Amino acid sequence: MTRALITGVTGQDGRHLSELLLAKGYEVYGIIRGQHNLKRAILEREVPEVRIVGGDLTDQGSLISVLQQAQPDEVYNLGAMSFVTLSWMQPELTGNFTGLGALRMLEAIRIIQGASPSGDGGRSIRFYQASSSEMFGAAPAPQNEATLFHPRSPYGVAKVFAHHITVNFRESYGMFACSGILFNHEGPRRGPEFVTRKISRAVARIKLGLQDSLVLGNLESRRDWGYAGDYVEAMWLMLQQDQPDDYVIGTGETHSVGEFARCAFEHVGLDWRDYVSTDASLLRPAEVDLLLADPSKAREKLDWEPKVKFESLVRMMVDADLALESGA
Ligand code: NAP
Ligand code: F7E
Repeated sequence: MTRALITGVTGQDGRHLSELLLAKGYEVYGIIRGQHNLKRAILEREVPEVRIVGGDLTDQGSLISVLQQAQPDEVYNLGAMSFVTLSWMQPELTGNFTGLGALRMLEAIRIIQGASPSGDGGRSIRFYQASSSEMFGAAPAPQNEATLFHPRSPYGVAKVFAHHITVNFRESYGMFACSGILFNHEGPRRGPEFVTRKISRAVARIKLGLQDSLVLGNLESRRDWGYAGDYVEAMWLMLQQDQPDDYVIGTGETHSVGEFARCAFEHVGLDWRDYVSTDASLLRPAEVDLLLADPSKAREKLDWEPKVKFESLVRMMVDADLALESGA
C-alpha cells in the first residue's frame, strides 16, 4: 500500500488531498502541530481515516521522527502560514513556517534516505512543495514556469525561498522533488479570512437576515480562481511522473474581487452595490494586481484541466454557506 504524509493536513487543501489519496487506496498520515484544536476536530470528523502524527515545521527533530513513524512514499508539504495579510504582521514567523519549514522537511527526508541501509537512498521519498502564484507578485501576466518572480509580500518572499530550495535539493541530491505553483483555489472549505469565503459567507448571512453589509478592501485586484478539489489532483499527478519537475496550475481566466462579489450576490437575487462598501484599512502595504495563469505545461505533460469554472465555483461556495448558516 502506498503511504503519503501530509503537512498542513487540517487546511483546505490537506483535507481535499487526504480524501483523494484515500480514494486511491493510500494510507494517509497527517502532521498536526500543537495540542487538540478545532481544525483537528474538523479533520477527524470529515476524514477520520487519516492517521494523525504530531510534528511541527519549526521542529526538525519532530519531522525526522514523523518520517520514521510513517515511512511515506510521498510527502506533500502543504503546511504554511498562508494568509498574505498576516504575513506583514508576523513576517519572521512567516519566514520560519512557510520558508524554512520546507527546508527542514527536505533535510529530514535527505537524512532519512541517507540513513538507509541499502546505501542507495532506500525507499525514495517523493516530495511535493506547495508553491504559490504569490511568488509572481508584480510580474507581467500571463505567468508560467519561465516567468521571473517578483513577490510583493513577506508570504510571497518566503514561498520563493521554499520553491528555490526544493529545486536546489532536486539538483543537488537528485531528490524527486516537485514544486506546484498553484494559483488561488477556493471552495466551501476555504478559511473565512480569505476574500472569496468572506464574500460567500456574508452573502449567505445577508440573504438569511443575519448580517446587513459587507466591508471589503481592494475590489480591483484580479485573481485566477479555481476549485481546490481540482488542484489537489494536479499535486498527485506531479508525483506520478517519471521525472520531477515544476508546474503552474491555474484556470487561465482572471476576475476581479468586485466581479466575484457581484456574481455571489446575483446568485441569491441581490444587487451587490446595495451591500458592499470599502475600507482603506483593508488595503495591503503592497498589492498583487493581476494574476493569470498560463497552465499549458500542466495540460500537456500532466493531462490536467480544471473542471469547475468561475461561476460554478462562486455558486458552490454561496450554496454551501447558505446550508451552513441556515443549519441545514
Ligand atoms: P490553509 O487552509 O491555511 O492551511 C494551512 C495548514 O498549514 C494548516 O493545516 C496549518 O495547521 C498548517 N500549519 C501552519 N503552520 C504550521 C507548522 N508550523 N507546522 C505544521 N503545520 C503548520 O492553506 P491551504 O489553502 O490549504 O493551502 C495549502 C498550502 O498551499 C499552503 O502552503 C499555502 O500557502 C499553499 N497555497 C495555497 C493556495 C490557495 O489558493 N489555497 C495557493 C497556492 C499555494 P494548523 O491547523 O495547525 O493551523
Ligand atoms: O486575497 C483582496 C486582496 O486573501 C485576494 C492565499 O491562499 O492565494 C491566497 O492569497 C485579493 C487580494 O488571497 C479583501 O487585497 C479585498 O488582492 O483571498 P485573499 P491572496 O492574498 O490572493 C495565494 C495564491 C496564496 O498562496 C495564499 O496562501 O482580495 N481583498 N478585500 C481582500 N482580501 C481579504 N482577505 N479580505 C478582504 O476583505
